[in-house]
Amino acid sequence: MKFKDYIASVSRSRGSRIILALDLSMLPRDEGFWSLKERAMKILSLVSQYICAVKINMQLLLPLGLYGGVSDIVDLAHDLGIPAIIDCKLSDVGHTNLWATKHYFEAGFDAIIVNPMVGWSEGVEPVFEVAKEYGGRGVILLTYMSHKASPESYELPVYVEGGFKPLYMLFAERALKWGADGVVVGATYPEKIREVKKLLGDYIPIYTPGVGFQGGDVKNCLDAGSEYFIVGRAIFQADEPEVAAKRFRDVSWV
Ligand code: BMP
Repeated sequence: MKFKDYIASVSRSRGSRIILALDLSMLPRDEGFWSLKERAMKILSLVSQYICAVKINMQLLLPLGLYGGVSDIVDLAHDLGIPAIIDCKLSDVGHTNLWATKHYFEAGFDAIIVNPMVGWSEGVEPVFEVAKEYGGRGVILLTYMSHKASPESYELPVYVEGGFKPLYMLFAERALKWGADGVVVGATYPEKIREVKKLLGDYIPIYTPGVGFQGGDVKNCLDAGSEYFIVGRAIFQADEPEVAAKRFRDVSWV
């Protein structure tokens, strides 16, 4: 099954559009460093019934490592019935992208987030090929980020085929052309979600980070066309992560 369909079926069966960003981290000199993995697994287990996927990024991967590190968390996610996404925002040349992608998929990740800036040939083409080889794993394109400086780059006008368009619309077009499984558009720019949704329709789902701590609003983004919401600190830093996760689940599933 293609990743796009896999996450959609988990989302439907749990009645949840919430993806947990499991962004815990610690330095080796911090007290409790050696229990970082257990803490991450505990939070995932606590909230698992309210989410449709877990997203892991560098701040957890670096201290834990891949094989026997975050791969144990990926195994747990699978035991709990949810897919795992690696958020490495991959953006190197093709041959290193290829190996990095193989390692992530070998460790069990179901999808990878990549930066479309590098382009297709000798850029992300090998990533899409490896995703196919591993039986329909997902490739998600970073399209418009949620932070303050985002417009400075993502709105740059680019000249393509005789006209100008903003960079993020070129990235959204690439998602269609390349057959991506999703695009990331930040919750803090709902008007961009609306614009990208107009282009992508129901073909490619929009993944939206930036609700909660970054100030984005779930309802606005849902109305604008977001399919999934990536939530980190507002869940894992809560006194009762499962209560916070349920609250996000409830407002996002209407
Ligand atoms: P939080 O809910 O704690 O603000 O975390 C948001 C998560 O989404 C983080 O894992 C971050 O890497 C990711 N993210 C983001 O915040 N904005 C983007 O534009 C793209 C992201 O991947």
